[in-house]
Amino acid sequence: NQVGIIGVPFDKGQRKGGVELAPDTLKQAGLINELTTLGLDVKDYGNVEYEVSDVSVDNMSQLGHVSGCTKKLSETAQRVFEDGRNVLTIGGDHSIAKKNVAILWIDAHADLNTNKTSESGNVHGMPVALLTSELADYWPYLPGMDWQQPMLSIRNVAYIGLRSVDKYERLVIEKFGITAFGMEDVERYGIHDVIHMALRRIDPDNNKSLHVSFDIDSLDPLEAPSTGTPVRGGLSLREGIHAMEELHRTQRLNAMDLVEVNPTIGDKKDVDLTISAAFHIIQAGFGYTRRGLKLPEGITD
Ligand code: DIR
Ligand code: MN
Ligand code: MN
Ligand code: MN
Repeated sequence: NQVGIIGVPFDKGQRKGGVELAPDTLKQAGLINELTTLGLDVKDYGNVEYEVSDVSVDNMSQLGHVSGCTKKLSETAQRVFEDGRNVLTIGGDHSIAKKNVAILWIDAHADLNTNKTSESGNVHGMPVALLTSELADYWPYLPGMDWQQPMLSIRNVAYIGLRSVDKYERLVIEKFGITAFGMEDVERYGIHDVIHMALRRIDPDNNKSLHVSFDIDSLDPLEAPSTGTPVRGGLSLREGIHAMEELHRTQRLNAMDLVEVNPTIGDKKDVDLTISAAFHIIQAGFGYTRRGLKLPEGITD
C-alpha cells in the first residue's frame, strides 16, 4: 500500500491564523513514522505553494488565495494518483477540499454555503457547494476557479457528525435529499450502522473510489480542542476511529483529508491531545487495527 502526503498550509478559508501550521506540526510530531510503522510506503510531496491572484467576489473572503491554492492542490493530488498512491491531504482549513467519486464529509458543519447564503463569508464554510454539480447554478461566475468543473453529484456525498448547520444549509440538504447523518443519528443507530447506511446511499454497488474529508471539529472538543470552530456534543475519538476502520475495510478508501487542526489554539496539552487524535484517525484510515497488526508475510510465530 502506497501513500502520498500533501501538506496544505492554508488558513485563508476562515479568519483564525494558526491552522496553516498543522502540516508541519503533524510531521514534526512524527506523522510519517506513524504511517511507516503500519507497513505503508509513504512519500512526502511537501507543502503546496501557489500564486495569489487579485480576483474578488462578493462575500467570499480571500478568493484569490483559495483559487490559487486549490488549483495547485488539485494538480498535486492528480500527480500522486498517477504515481499509483493513495492521497493523504493535511490542511489547512476546510476550503481546500477536492472532488472525487463518493465523499464522506465528517464534520460538525455542512460546509454547504454559497456567497449568497454565508453569514461569515469564510470559504471553509463553502467547499461542498463548490464541488457539487447540483449547486453550480447557485454561484455567480467565480474568477480564478474556472479550472474546476464541479462533476461530483451531491447524491455521492454523505455527511456524518453534523450538529451546527446554518438555515440555508438545512434548506439545501432537504431540497436535494442529501444523505446526512447528524449526531442524533449517531446516538440512535451507532456509528457502525451510520457508516454502512451512508455507504449504501452513496455507493450502492460497492464500487466507487471513496474519499473522506475529515474535519477535526467533527470530534468532540474534549477530544480535539485545538480547532477554530469547535462545537460541543461531537463524536468521541472511539467513534471517529471506528468510522475510519470501517471505511478502510472497504479497501476503496483512496483519499483522505484531515483539516482544521489549529496548533495555536489552546495550551500545549490541548494541542497534544488534538494531534494525537488526528494521528489515531489517520492511522485507522490507513489500516491500523486495534486487534493488532498482522505479522509480516512468512513469519508464523
Ligand atoms: C459556518 C461555520 N457555517 C460558516 N462553518 C464552519 O462560516 O459558513 N465550517 N466552521 O467548518
Ligand atoms: Mn469543515
Ligand atoms: Mn467544521
Ligand atoms: Mn464496525
